[in-house]
Amino acid sequence: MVKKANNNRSASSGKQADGAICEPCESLPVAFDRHLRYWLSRDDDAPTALYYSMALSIKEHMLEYWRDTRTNDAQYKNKQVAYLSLEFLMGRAMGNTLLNLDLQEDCKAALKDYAVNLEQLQEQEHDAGLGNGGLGRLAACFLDSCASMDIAVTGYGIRYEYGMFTQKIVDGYQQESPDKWLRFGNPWEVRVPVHNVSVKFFGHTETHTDKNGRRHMEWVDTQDVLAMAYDMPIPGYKNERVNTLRLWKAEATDEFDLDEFNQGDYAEAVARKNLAEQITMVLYPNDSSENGKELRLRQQYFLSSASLQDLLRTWVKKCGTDFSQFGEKNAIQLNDTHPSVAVPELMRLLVDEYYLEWDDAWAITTQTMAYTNHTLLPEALERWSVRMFSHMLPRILQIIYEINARYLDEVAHRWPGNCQKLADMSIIEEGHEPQIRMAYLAIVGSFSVNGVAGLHTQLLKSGLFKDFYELWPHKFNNKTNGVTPRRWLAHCNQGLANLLDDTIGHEWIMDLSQLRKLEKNAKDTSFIKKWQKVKHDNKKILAEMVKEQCLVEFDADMMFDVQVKRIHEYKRQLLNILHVIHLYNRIINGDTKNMVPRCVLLGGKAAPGYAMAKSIIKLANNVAHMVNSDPAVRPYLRFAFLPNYNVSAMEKICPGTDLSEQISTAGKEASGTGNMKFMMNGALTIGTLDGANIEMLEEVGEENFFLFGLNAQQVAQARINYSPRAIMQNSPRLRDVLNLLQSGHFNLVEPGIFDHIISAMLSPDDQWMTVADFDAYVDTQEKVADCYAQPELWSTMSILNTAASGRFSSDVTIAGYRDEIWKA
Ligand code: B1H
Repeated sequence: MVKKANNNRSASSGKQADGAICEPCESLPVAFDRHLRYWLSRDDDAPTALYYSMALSIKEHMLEYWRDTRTNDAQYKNKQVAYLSLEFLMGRAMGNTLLNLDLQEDCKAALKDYAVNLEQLQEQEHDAGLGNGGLGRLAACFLDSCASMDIAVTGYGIRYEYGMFTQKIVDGYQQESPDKWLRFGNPWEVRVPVHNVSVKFFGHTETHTDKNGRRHMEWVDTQDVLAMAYDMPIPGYKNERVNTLRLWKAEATDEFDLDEFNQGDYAEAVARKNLAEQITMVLYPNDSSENGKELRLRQQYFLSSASLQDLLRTWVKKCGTDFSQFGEKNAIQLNDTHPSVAVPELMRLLVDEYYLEWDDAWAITTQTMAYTNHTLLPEALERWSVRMFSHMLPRILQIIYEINARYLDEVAHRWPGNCQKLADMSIIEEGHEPQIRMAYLAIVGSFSVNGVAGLHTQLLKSGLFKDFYELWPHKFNNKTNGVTPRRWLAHCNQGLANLLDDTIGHEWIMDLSQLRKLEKNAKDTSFIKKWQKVKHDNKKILAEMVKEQCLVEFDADMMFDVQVKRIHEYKRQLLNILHVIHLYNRIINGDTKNMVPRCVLLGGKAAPGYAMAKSIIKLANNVAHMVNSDPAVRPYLRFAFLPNYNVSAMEKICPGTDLSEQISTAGKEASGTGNMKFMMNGALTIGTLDGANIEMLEEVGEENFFLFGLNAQQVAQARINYSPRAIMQNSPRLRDVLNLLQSGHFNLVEPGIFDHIISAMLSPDDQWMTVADFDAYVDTQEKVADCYAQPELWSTMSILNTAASGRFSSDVTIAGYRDEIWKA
């Protein structure tokens, strides 16, 4: 059993009173043996049992640090930050945890008598895929940075029973299957019933007057759902802080089970239980599009209400019902509008449950809330019908109306007599079916509104939120995204990490700007040799994965050209495929002069309801089939579609990539974060002036970045008179590619299946303007090949990319949030 905590320990630091660090009571190998033998009551050494026992032992190792962090933070000496997000794309926990707790060697020692090594053990862990893509992974990187930088941040999310679906490819088509990631349990989590809260749905509101003559709104006859807390530890990098990711699971409340049970309606009671538990059953798999499903709104309110109740309860426990300091001591960051119903919910809790005056409650709310926008795509902007709100959240709707009325007074004051302005800026969009504009609600209720890259923030200010920027310029700020160097360099690329340690010391791991020191080695031949060896080894590992999963053989001596991300027209996987067809065309026509052998890898999931994205996957697979089955093509070109792209796949992909494809239509990708992972790991980027690519280019210099295509302004211009057919007529290469595609060469047995893709690209309405950038893209790919043909030059550029990637550490991003938004 775990020994009792040492009373000499100071609560704050995990240090004993005499300053010595208190080591956990038991060594990792001993704890591991104990778990394996007794807790699991098995003596087999199946890898899953070993993994599970190891995870439990590591978690146990963190428990004291975890408790101390919590007790200490609850004193409110520093500001507490709550990061509210419908998504936390955590991936696997073991490798990252071992790294941050410095337990790798202990872990290896514990395994020495078993036929499984550390790597195989880690492979046993199922990804926690509680997110769609960049937005969810950003939340996960932020948690790592906050803990590592000793910032008191709690992540609040949903414990989905089913995470992001598993993607299989059958006959070239995406097939989705449910991701039952909890099937064998989750050894990292702790279920914490003491933190349960109850969340109201449906019912109606009533006005009551108390004995002091004050009128109160009451939300009654509600159907309540219990939010059960499951905590996951978030250890900082070697600093004894263990923050919390609190994930809520929906359960039926005891009360209404009992009611129905007493009426003898057992079956009904069980059915209702199911209804309640549905709320946290599954993650909605829509990246960058919004579907308006009622269950999704229930998830959003469930998360927002449970998390805010938790925050308020913690506050009241320490400070009682005096909320005067609440805003100074708390910040709530909204990860996009998905949890923006937190704005009226905080008002409801303060006014209805803690009896604050409206103005005081509003002051607290607007001192606490901060909103991050992640997209300009109109189809991703959330709107909920007033009708749905009035049914599901009647009290919240009243509060939104009240917020809107008061805020529109301010608008009317700023633009007197301008009715159009009022209609344009209203939180409620009037019309046949009135809608609540969640982004407007978030802006009105927040003191800070930020975009996620320089260009993105500019476009928010000049476009989407122009009126709001005029009204409240002080609210708007930029926080360019970043990724954690612990997972995305130290953990996933140990070869490179070791080389860095040997060359520039180890400080880079908490101060990534240190990577600049590499610049002086960029042309050193002996260093270049080592650099090349690391990359080559990583390419072999990636090739192994591709062979296993795609049955395609990648050769580590060829260039690895990779695009992995969600499949979306704006990300223009199509442009990439057109280029592959172009190369294929050249090869079968014997035009292989100066051609540099390439392996092209594509991966990513399509939202199940997004037909065009699914067609793009099918096209990629069909083209891959033709490319890979022609022995004459093989020496020059190989093409694979990697099924089920996820966090742990990326851990093998980015270290083994030479060329990173970041080719979105300019103005469409808010930031991108995959681009940064590749850069950190020494890939060169071919990319447009979009999202954070622009800042990457600034850092590394144009000579080390393969820039092509229209910029955002030019895209807007070119749209006016866009004629893809005219472009095609003037481009023989494009004509050849489209002709080959049109001819049915890639779909001999399924005639016509790609016709709609071709017509979409050739339509003057093509929003993504794929063909507009085709020639520039192909020309730039030729420059890529020229550089790759000069290995020393390429390696120098690669080194300089890693050297310039320091600014894209999420530590830098989080320092910005901490200093400029949270003031924590
Ligand atoms: C991003 C989303 C998103 N932007 C709706 N928006 C979702 C929208 O489930 N939904 O309804 C889910 C996700 N995701 C991404 O955020 C941007 O496209 C990237 O450019 C950016 O890097 C990332 C993180 O900021």
